[in-house]
Amino acid sequence: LQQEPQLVWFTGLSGSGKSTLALRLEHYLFHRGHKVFLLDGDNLRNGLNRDLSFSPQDRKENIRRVAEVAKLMLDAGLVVVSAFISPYAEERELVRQIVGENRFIEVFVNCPLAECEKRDTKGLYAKARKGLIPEFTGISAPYEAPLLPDLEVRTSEESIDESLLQLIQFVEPRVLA
Ligand code: GGZ
Repeated sequence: LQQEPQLVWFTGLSGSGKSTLALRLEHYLFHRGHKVFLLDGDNLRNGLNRDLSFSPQDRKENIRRVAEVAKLMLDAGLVVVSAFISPYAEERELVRQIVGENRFIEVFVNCPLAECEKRDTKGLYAKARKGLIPEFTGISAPYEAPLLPDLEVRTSEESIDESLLQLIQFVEPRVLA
């Protein structure tokens, strides 16, 4: 395997477990001595991307900017872990193009909508069902599942530790020590 700094790109529904796994992976890599940075909605949508809504166009712009930021970080030698819904296959392909094929790992956090809705950790699905959040992914906006992700974890069937182990085994051999 050719080793490069990698962008580990988590995609999946709200509540699927992206942020949890991304954080766990970040901590693991950090303790293994990697220079690693986590990009997610909290540090992007509240700052650089605060002007963007959840319309299809703005979601694509959100993801494009994230990819450009990730590219800079990869160029600086960091491992980047990201957690965005990124619901459109086309925008995920754009990320791959921006950062480069050999530095992009697409991870599909696969969890059925019914399970995400049952978890509803932030109460957003209930609000979306009531029509209080427009264009909510899975309810009133699409999610295009990856057809050929580099890795798929099934968080409704596996424990967090099981998913994390799969991630570590796939990612760690591919990143520069
Ligand atoms: C989806 C929304 C929406 C709508 C607010 N649709 O579970 P969360 O709360 O913490 O994660 C979701 C987050 C999604 O932001 P992303 O930047 O990852 O989305 S995208 O990649 O599609 O641009 C959710 C919250 O923002 N949220 N409104 N309408 N999620």
